Amino acid sequence: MYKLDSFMAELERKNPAQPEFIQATREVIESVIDVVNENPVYEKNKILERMTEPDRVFSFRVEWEDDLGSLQVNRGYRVQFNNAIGPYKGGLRFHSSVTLGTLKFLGFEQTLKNSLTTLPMGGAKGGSDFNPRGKSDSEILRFCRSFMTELQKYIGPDTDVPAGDIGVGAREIGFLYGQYKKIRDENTGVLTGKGINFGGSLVRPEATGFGTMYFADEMLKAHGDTIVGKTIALSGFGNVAWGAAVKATQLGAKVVTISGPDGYIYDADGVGTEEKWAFMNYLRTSNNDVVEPYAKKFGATFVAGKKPWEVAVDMAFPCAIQNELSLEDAKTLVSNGVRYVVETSNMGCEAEAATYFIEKKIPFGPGKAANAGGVAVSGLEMSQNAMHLAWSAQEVDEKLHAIMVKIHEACVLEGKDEDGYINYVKGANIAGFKKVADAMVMMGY
Ligand code: 2IT
Repeated sequence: MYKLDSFMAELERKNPAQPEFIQATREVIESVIDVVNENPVYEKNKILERMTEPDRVFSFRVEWEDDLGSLQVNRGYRVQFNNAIGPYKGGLRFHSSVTLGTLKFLGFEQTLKNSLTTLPMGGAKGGSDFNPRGKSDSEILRFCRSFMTELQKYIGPDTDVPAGDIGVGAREIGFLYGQYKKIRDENTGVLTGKGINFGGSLVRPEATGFGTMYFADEMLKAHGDTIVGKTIALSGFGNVAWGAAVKATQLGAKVVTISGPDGYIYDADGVGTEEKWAFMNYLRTSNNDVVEPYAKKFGATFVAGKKPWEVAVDMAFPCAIQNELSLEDAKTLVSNGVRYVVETSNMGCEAEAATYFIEKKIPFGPGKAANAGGVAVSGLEMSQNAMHLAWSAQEVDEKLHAIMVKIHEACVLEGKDEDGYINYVKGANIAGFKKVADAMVMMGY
């Protein structure tokens, strides 16, 4: 019999100073421990011990020259977490906050998320503490070349297929893929999120945002409700927030906030127009990394240094980074009448915040289910690359929609409590876990 506290105490001992990894694993083990204890085959196969230990971790030095001619040194990583159900798959994050513990939490989450997508993909994550903010295109190019010169030793189209994450978008994927191609002379599509003219998939840039809205739409339907007319608070102003705002607007909801490192924008008219997003995109890619100019340009309100969780809305979607929504924020949202919360960033809510929503019986979609649309379309990009063809936007979007509906179904199947409350955290964790655990059992150690 596994006991949560003793198992977690041992895991903490083995992984000191990795609080995010401990937070992510604790949440999953809490959800699955009964399932594990009811199936002795899992204990016999040491499933929890094996699933919380990455298959392997690469750490490497990344040297690059800045525009002033000085040599800079960063640390790069690839955490290959689990390949029981398919090749390692997961993004690369370039952000000053990146540590090994961050990437282990993300790789662990990715394993369960990828399992939920219904596609054959294992879990991985990588990246660097390199901060792209304020860097020139040439600096980004030199960094990406150096990073890929090392990373290419560990990846391959049937082994490990990285993609983007925070700080890694179309520009970085292009540079990284260019370097891989120079060294290996292969056009195998070893990265996803590529440009359309060299093997990328249509709808990949919007996929995480579209997917989270499709998932939310299913949540509302399951509660006899509709997304039409709902007000939404989003954080972030990158690709993910953009896709979510576009899809929310198409489905008849209104997104009234976005946020950046400098604060948040409240726009009562809704942020989901092409013109407004083109401006956000300009702000982001011109390396300003601020949202304030939006307020002046479009006559909206800018609130400096704060997050959008103080705005009274029907639905909240953290779309920026882990632990961006605290227990305090959760209490404010609930007292202001929030009805649904959908994590779109990975582990966007602090553990206490997620628990609070669940205690208050607020339907709460966890990131590993709600944001799986991004990696799902990455999986579709791999399929297209393997077949040497390209699907239309409509074809990809239909497949994405069907996958999100299936993920929602799996959460309901495994997560419905006796009182009828759908505990999406439990549902996603159990559904994602079982597929990987059963595969590991069947393949032996
Ligand atoms: O967190 C994620 O799922 C991603 N950053 C996307 C990973 C991918 O392989 O597309």
